[in-house]
Amino acid sequence: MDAQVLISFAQVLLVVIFGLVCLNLYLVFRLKEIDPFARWNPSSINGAMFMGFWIVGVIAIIWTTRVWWDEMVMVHSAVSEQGQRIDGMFWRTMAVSILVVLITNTLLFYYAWKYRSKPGRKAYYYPHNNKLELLWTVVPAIVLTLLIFDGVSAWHDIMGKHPEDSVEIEINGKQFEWTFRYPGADNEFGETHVKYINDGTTNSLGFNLKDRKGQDDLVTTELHLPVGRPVKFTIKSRDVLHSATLAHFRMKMDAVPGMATHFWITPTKTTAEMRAETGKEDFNYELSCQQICGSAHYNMRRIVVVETWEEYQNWLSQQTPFYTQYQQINGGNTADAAAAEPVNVALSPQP
Ligand SMILES: [Cu+2]
Repeated sequence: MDAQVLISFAQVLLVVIFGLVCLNLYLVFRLKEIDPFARWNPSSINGAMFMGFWIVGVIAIIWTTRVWWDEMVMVHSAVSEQGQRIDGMFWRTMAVSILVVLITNTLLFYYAWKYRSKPGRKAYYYPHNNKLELLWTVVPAIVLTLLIFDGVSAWHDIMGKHPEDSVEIEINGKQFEWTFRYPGADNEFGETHVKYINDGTTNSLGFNLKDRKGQDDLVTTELHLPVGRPVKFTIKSRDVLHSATLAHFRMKMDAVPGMATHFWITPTKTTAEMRAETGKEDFNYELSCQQICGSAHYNMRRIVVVETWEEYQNWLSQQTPFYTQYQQINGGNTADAAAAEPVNVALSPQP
């Protein structure tokens, strides 16, 4: 029997013993007609328990935060310019929230104990105070307005028009994987449409194979980003809701079937720099899905590589365009495939 089972067994045994002791005491008191709680003030117990709950709770929060600190993504500063701004807002909101929770809850639990009912003490009747009402309405309103203005202005900057020199990348979600599309040398994406999707011929993104703009498009399963350059993402889904999440960059955007969503960020730290900084040789940024999208939702993870502009260009030049791969697999029969009737979208889950 392993130790875990023994410990569980001992715990059950303790509960049974405790129950038996209570039952015994109860029977003895009943037989002797003693009321053991006659001088007992339940309010004192309740009051003490309120105070105890708050003190133990605060200690537990501090302790768990210390234990998990390094594991929490938000405590490592964001690796995108926009993310650093979001971090600023996050920590300002956090500071305000912690302060308010500490003050109000300390008072709440302390007063529950201090003003517990005692024999001979009469409750003080204090139903209303206009000044107080005004104070706790106006002050939170001002603080929240400031926080929200900050957020709205950041939202407009991040969701607004991307800079002219942005690199454009398309993120495609489906059950259960992400694929990335780069526009290739002409810097323009070819047409895609759901009616061209054919998993049988590997045309999973639905390329219109007759569109010349798409012939140099690259389709990859690793997301490479250049450092220091704005990257504009177009995010799509062909089946259900997914959510493209780059936690280190503080980016999260739903992939919605039937429409394209957008987001742009400027990465500030390469994977190599992050590895050196964290001392973790195998560190990788990752893209995940944060929308429960089906049975293999947890599988929707991709490695993200941030590298210098030269490394990025080098990687791009090593990729084979989708069109070339397609021809190799389908024997050059692309015209037929493109002209063929649209094929039903296969939504087969691959757990
Ligand atoms: Cu998903």
